[in-house]
Amino acid sequence: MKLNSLWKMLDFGEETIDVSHFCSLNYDDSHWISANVPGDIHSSLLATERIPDPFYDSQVDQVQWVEARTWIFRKRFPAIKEVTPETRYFLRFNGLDLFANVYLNGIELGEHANMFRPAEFDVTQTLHTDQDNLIIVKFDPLRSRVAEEELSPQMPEYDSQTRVQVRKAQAQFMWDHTPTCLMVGIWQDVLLEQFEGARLKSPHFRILSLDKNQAVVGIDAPIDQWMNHPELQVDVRMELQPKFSHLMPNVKQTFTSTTTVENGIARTVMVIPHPVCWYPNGYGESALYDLNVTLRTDNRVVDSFVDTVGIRTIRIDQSPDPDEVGCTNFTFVVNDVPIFAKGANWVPTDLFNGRVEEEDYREWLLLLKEAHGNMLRIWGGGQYEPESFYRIADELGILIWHDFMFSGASYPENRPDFYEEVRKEAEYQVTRLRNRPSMAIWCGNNELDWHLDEIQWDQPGAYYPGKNIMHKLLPQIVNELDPDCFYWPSSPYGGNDHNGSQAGDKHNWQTWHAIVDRQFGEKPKSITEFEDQASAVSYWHLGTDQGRFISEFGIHGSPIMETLRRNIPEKGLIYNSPEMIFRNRNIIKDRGDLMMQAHIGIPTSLDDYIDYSMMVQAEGLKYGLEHYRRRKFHCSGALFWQWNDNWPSITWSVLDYYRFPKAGYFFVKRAFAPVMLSVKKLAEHKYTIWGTNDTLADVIDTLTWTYMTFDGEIHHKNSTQISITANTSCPLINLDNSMFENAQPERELLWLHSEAGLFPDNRYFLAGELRDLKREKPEVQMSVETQSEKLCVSLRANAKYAYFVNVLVPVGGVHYSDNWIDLCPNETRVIEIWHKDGKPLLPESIQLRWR
Ligand code: BMA
Repeated sequence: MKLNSLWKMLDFGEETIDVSHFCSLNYDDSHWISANVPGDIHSSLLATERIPDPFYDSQVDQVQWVEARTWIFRKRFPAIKEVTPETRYFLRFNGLDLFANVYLNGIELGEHANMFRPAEFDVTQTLHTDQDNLIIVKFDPLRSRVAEEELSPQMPEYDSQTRVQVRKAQAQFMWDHTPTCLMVGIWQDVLLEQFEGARLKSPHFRILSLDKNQAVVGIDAPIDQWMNHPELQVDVRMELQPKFSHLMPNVKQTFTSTTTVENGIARTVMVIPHPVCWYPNGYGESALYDLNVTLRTDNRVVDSFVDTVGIRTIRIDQSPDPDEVGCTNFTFVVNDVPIFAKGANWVPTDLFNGRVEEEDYREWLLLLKEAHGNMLRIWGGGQYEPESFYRIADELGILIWHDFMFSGASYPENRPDFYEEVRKEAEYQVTRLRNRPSMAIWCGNNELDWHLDEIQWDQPGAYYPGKNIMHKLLPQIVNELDPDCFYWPSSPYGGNDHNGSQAGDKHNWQTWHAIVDRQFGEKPKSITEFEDQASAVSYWHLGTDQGRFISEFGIHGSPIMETLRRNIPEKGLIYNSPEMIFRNRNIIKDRGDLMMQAHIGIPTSLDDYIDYSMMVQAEGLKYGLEHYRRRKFHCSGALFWQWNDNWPSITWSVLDYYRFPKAGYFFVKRAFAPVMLSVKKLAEHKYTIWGTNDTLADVIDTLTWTYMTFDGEIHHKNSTQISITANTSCPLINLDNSMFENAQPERELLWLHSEAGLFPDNRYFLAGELRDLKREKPEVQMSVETQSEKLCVSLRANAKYAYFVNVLVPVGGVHYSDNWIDLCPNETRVIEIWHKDGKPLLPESIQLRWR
């Protein structure tokens, strides 16, 4: 039974609080505030207009008092039925944030201080059978309970003395994409569960072996038993979900088995002939089976467990790369198919983490699927997400790279209570997520090993507080509870230094942060040591990156005007106004200016800023992703920073808080297309056209490439038969140098087009830098046709080249087939626009812009 509804809450100050006072059923709480459960206090206060909208202007500063109060939650529910000697009741809070004392009917059940694992209490003796029951939860102000401690070495980042002491989403203490705002509340479900004599404890579904002809799966079901039952049995039933039956017609895909419980565990092994395997997006269907596990005696069901599982194997190939001597691969291999990981980094998606709905997660992940993505990295500064997030990832075929929740700091592992909390949290999370087919890798943390080594650069390999957690405790737990999942100590990790290009994963923050590659024992360089800081941060550095798997790189892009208007007062809608700067939490505020200076120039108006920053982000991501994909499988993944935002801000995300896409989203979508053709510049006048094929079939097509001017003059046009072997990337055509001898690069481009429509058109500006392009702004005509629930928008440029052509309907839930496109002279292209719920869209609402 869920106990989520009808909670009340109230706050108190410094005075000593006598909780027993509220524990009486007669206490009148009619003046208390309705509390959202699951939810956070800020959202409840906002809903009842007790706080101003924290997203508007700088109002987040006005809600900081919330964390400094003591909050009491109160909930009444009816008496339970008489219990038998076999009955046990458990009261379970899936998420309490943070220092909570829980009382039931005036009796203190216990204390809890970890947002990342549930609090569970056996309440069989405490529940009332003859009158209502009453739960009280008291949350203490966090800072009154935390003794700050200076750990050494410590990264001076984001309140690290306080935040590392508590098991709470680290970015709530502030990060470079989010303001300080400490959540408080019952942020996940509250459940009262009843069992008779025994219960199932997290059955573990495992793939014991897999080949084309059969899978052998194991289901281990540990039992918690408190009564002596003569014969406990476990029935297992596994059935392919009907929507996937077409994948294996005429082969029965229902399997059952019964086993007895021995020594507290029921172990089942089942052979599945002709299994229907689960694949990540782009490689096949993400087929799921329903799994039912039932615990019973001869005549009675004692407990049951329902799950959806997938049949797949995942391993990481770290063998030496014969072509790049001294380097090893870092390739995810799913069902023996090497995968190029395409995706991004995921941060908590709302500052007010209790108010995110399942539908929100679905949209965030669906947008990645639509952009041909197949992996998200859940970043260690955030949180383990609620169940629905992972279920949706399973359905959509999005692999999960999961950091444990540690980020950018030393951690007090020498405190026994802290170490113990981490152990319990990791055991819980690994157990919770081990049946998810999307779970691809557990990773110790975000950037500890790398940055702490940089701080202690003259003692490579030195100890840092937290090292035992990352290198001993967590791998032991993963190995014991989910031995089929790969553990990796940190992100980045591997090579010389931990952010090396020779092995493992790498964060490329030369672009944007000017962090250059180094080796163990070398002193890190700071940005002030560069004479030309704009070149030091430019996105061209991505093109020389020899990393094996890029798990972070990124560039800020402004959100659309609608997002700014919703949150910034009129007077602040100016480029670099204090109000705008407030939304940019990167401590070095002018990094975006440096990026624009490097490639396009400094904007003078807000409109130009929106466009210029979006261009730098979009072109930079395109350039980086094309490079990394050309290197397939010397490089086996590109996860850019960052997918989403948790408030309306100026960050590296490609979708803003409202999920309004930036130009970068569509540049990424095109650069992630299963088949991609791209141009690589080798030297002056030397260009090669590459083909990259992520599909599992050879691609045969006719490529038409055109060398032309922005005014539509065609220097060369050629149609060539191309073929790209399945799951490879290779150079296709070396363009003849002589063609470019009289080039006027600032007026010219190369245009790539598929005659069979197998890859999206691509373009290469010969000038390189956007600021060097010499173009006149053309006319663009738009005509709109309504086709059932879609708007089909035809866009046509007159005799000149049009850049960054975008059509926006700034309403939540609107999807676009493409956007921020280029139009060749006299070319017509169609963009389809629809609402996720099929809501009608008005042609008049379309805003057309181009450069
Ligand atoms: C990396 C991430 C985050 C950060 C991002 C942008 O360091 O791991 O900590 O938000 O870069 O600076």
